[in-house]
Amino acid sequence: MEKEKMNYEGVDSWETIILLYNSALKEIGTKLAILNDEFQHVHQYNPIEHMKSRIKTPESIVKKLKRRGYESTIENMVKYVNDIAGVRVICSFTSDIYRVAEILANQSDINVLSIKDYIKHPKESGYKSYHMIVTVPIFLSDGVVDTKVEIQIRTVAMDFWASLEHKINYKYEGDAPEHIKRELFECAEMVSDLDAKMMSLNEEIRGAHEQQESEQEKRQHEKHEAEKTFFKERFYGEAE
Ligand code: 0O2
Repeated sequence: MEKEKMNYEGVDSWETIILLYNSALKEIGTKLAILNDEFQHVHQYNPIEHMKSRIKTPESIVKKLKRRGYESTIENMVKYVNDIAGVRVICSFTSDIYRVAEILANQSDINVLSIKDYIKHPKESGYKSYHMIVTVPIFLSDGVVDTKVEIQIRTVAMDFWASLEHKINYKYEGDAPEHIKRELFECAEMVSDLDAKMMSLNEEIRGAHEQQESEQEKRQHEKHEAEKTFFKERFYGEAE
């Protein structure tokens, strides 16, 4: 039976909106946790270090709407504020970011509305992160609502940088002294170098580990073959 598709227009109370966004955070959080568990099971490693999720505060929503010249209504909020529900995913390596993003985007119930790749195209400040705005269906008792979530995916080092930069910008209300901006930009470059070095070290270690495993498998196979030949000769007097 076809479920009735609803949109946000049918949802007019603040409580229902928050219920929807909270449910969307749970859905995305579960999807990411399953993905991480599966990676552990199949590849013996976790691409996700940790995750954080939050609902934007009403003050912050109103501020964003005002900044963009919109009235503070529920309709405008769901239409124009894409990050009311936000998940931050912290990975160890840059390659994990793209792996997680691709797998998530390929899930049949996820609809990707937009992508901002601030890793390939960092912001002027030096900010690096991979942003996706997606919708996920939330099944209520009387229908389904596709609900928006902003997913920010970044490395531990990028996250370290972004939290300090956020604190500094908050302290100076977005107008930090030039020398601080310059030093932060230099730190962003160090973060990129660190991420690149850590990723290449990790690839080297994995490569060596895979080679070790394949040599071990080869030795075991040879041992098994030698035992088979020995038993055939010993008990049946035949050699291959
Ligand atoms: P907060 O307090 O973190 O929530 P859109 O959401 O696409 O309609 P927007 O908001 O310009 O438009 O999107 P963008 O550029 O993808 O940025 C969204 C969020 O990314 C910000 O949310 C920050 O969390 C983070 N971000 C973006 N640029 C920077 C930056 O230069 N430094 C740091 N530290 N974080 C950044 P909010 O609502 O601005 O803030």
